[in-house]
Amino acid sequence: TGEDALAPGRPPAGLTPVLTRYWDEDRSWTLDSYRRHGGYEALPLALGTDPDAVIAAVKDAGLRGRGGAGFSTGTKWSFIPKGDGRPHYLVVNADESEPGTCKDIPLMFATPHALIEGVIIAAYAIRARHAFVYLRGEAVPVLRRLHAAVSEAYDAGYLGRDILGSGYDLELVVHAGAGAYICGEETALLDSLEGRRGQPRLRPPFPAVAGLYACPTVVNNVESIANVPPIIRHGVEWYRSMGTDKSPGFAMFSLSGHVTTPGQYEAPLGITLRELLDLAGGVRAGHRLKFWTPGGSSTPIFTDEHLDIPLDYESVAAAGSMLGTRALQIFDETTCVVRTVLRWTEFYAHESCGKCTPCREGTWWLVQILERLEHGRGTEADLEKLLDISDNILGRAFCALGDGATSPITSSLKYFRDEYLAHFEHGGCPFDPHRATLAA
Ligand code: L3W
Repeated sequence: TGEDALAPGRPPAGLTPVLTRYWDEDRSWTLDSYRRHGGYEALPLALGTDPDAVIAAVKDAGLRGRGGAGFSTGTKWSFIPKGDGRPHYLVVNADESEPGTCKDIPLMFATPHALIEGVIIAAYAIRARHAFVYLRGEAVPVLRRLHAAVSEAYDAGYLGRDILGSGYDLELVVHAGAGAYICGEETALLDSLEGRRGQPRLRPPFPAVAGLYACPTVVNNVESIANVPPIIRHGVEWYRSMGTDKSPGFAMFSLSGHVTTPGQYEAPLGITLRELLDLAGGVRAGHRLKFWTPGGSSTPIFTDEHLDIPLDYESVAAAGSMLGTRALQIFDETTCVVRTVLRWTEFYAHESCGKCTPCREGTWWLVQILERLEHGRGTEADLEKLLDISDNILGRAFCALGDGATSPITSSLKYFRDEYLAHFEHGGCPFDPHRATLAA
């Protein structure tokens, strides 16, 4: 049943708090607290089941990767070859760094055991004896908390040899990266974990075939793995009772920016931004929505026309964007779209690993052009150049970083071309208060 997960009367209507349910409780990160809320109840159920049955349950539940791509988690697990003699590995991608994305770090900080229990079940399902959590290096307090929680789990017999008397052994290592956006790309992450400079590898082979140390490896996002214990504990039907047919379940929606109550809103997939904004007190008082990102800055922006698009993988894609990480960055009418896009593009140019030319050179040129447009020194031909460079990056870069860098540019030009024109027609940014003072 899911009744304890959806305690009557507690969550505002529209929310389905499972992972975020007791984040605000005192010492929510401890083993005692996790156990009090049904934690580690899924583990014996999974260990008493055939690993393939665990994979089938996750596949039937329809869980899709929460790190951005939305790939079927159970299907990914089923790609791991059986019996070829190589070790298998589970790697959790905890390198959260997509602009606006801020769900995995608080999840690990508030309830590290939710991730650890998921890791044990997932590793058991794919027959791995070693699992790694690759954490973003700057998140030092989270690193400490994860280390403490992993120790608690070893002491309680949830990790190590013969877990709960099942005969299954698992070692879990928490590794801190050095703070590079590219290391969130799954193959660059694996290079970094192996001790090399993090740069993406050519795919195929996908990690499921040749990943860490060239062995079969599943790389999953933190939130995806944290979804596994509730699925095992409450069942496939419970999970499928939320969300939509093709995007079942619940997910964390991270509202930030010009919103009255920013934060994490755990809700069924298919909820709309209008509904989420109602729960979050709306756009900040006295202002109106101008544009927003459905899944971080790598996903094409939306405007107030898209308030009623169901936030599930299919509906967002049909409307021309991607659900991505559900990092809903809200911008009101006081925001300059050109300046925002320039900031994001500077981020991509800085974080480009330099391995491929379209991304390394292209993002640099995009910054140069956006900078002169923002400061009123551009021309109409620059808008065509932005589109041309974007076209030369899209589909030609080595990994998704390059493609992502083009999304805010092409989508903002689609919806806000007039605002770009206004910059050079008026000799500067119309939103710059200093310029307005000078003009007056
Ligand atoms: C075996 C096949 N495995 C696909 C696996 C693949 C991967 C997963 C999804 O990029 C996106 C990106 C960002 N055999 C397989 C196979 N797989 N075919 O499935 O693969 P893919 O290529 O669709 O996506 P990806 O490389 O995982 C992720 C977008 O997410 N994004 C994310 C931003 C950053 C964060 C963060 O900081 N936390 O999430 C935002 O939109 O642009 O499109 O595991 O191996 N035939």
